[in-house]
Amino acid sequence: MSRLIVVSNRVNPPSGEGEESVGGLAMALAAALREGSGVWFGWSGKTTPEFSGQLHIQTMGGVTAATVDLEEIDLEEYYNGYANKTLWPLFHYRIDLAAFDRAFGEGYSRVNRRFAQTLAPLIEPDDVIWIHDYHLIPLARELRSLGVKNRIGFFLHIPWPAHQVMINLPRHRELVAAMFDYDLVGFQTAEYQQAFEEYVVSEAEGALVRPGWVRGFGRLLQVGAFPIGIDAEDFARMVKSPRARRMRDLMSASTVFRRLIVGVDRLDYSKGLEERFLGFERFLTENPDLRREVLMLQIAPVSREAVEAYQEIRGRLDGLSGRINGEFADVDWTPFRYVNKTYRRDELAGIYRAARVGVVTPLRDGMNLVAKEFVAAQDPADPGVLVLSRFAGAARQMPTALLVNPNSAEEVADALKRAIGMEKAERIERWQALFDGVERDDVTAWRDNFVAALTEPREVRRPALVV
Ligand code: GDG
Repeated sequence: MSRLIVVSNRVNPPSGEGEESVGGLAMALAAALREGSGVWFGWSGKTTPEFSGQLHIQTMGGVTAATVDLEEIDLEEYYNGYANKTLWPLFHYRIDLAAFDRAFGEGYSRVNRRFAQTLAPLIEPDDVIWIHDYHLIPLARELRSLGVKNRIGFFLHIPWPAHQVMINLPRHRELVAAMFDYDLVGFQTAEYQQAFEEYVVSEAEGALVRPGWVRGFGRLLQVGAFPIGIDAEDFARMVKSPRARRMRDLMSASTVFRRLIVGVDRLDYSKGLEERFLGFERFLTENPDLRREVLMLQIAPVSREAVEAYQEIRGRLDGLSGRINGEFADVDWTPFRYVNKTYRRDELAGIYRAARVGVVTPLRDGMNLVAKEFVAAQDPADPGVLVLSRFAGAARQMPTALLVNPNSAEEVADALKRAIGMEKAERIERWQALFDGVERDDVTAWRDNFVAALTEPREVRRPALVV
């Protein structure tokens, strides 16, 4: 079989037992690469005064990692800049937070070029290359310009925004045109795929040749929806681990006679944390009789601290959580625990298991793996209820969760009330349907489906061009 080269901005396989790395992409890629003879290429996480292009190769957590250092300015312009101050907010519909700065765009192109130059010598003729996420959209174009002819696929982990949002990006056509150098572009959901197609049709004189094939910029491109999953088997094993059990017992002991509502998110404005806090506050206000029956735990490890918008939201969340406890706490009881600590994954599994309600209410989210992890961690005989935003990609696959509009504090409060009061029979029925999906559409299925679509013989893949 040909070798799979996975490329993403950061290469951070879980370090082993503790598995501390936070972020959906890292978890998924490590799981996707662990079996098989792949290589994971990307940034080492280190900076040097000058770019050397030197490769560091090591085996981490069962995965061969090939990494390269970047310059400080690269980090500023490419990672903190174009990726996290321009593309991330825009693709999550936060045009108000998006910064457009020519230097960011230049840094983005430069790093993609540097990645291509460092990666190209590693590539052998039969290798299949799979590039991940918004940091690296133009990487195939750069590789092609160096003569790389291999099959190259791209997967976008975040939403593809509506056409009217996308055109706020200066030089958006250039970015999208570069996507036509891939052999396959994958999205989390059919909606994002459609939004992409709509963009191509209206902005690039494009056309849908047949389902899954789009013509634009004078080229033909295969596109598809490949919803990402979790390593459900590994998660099931982890839930039974001594650490997970200990954590569950600890949580149960500290919430005696109360129902635990739990949220776990990177501290990011796309995750709807402020709105969720307001929804919980509303629940407490509207349900005095239930107040002492519940306790909400929000785990939110800080991320992207160099970006101002993340510092600001952190300040607002500190204020809100203080206000909720100030308003409702009693001498012997506080309703809300808000922690910015990072926990081990097995500990998280135990926390999910102890919860009656999992609350996952992003304003926009490519998929959201926490929703799937929560489901995977439940006790089949007495499962908790998932409250899920309809704006998470996961909502499409999880219709038996309680779906809410995360912007509405009323809807969130009502869903919390319903989840807390839900009879066991209904909980089991809803959970079983969710669990079957999480188990079936796991990370292995995601990888296999994508790689199969990318590696089908070209004659079979390319439809006759219908003009
Ligand atoms: C992007 C897209 C898409 C969280 N806190 C801790 C911790 N986590 C882990 C969770 C989960 C992961 O981080 C978060 O994944 P999400 O999918 O929820 O979100 P993003 O990081 O924004 O991921 C997203 C994903 O890519 C994959 O395609 O689903 O839409 O935005 O695994 O458990 N892990 C540990 N300690 C924590 O405190 N160890």
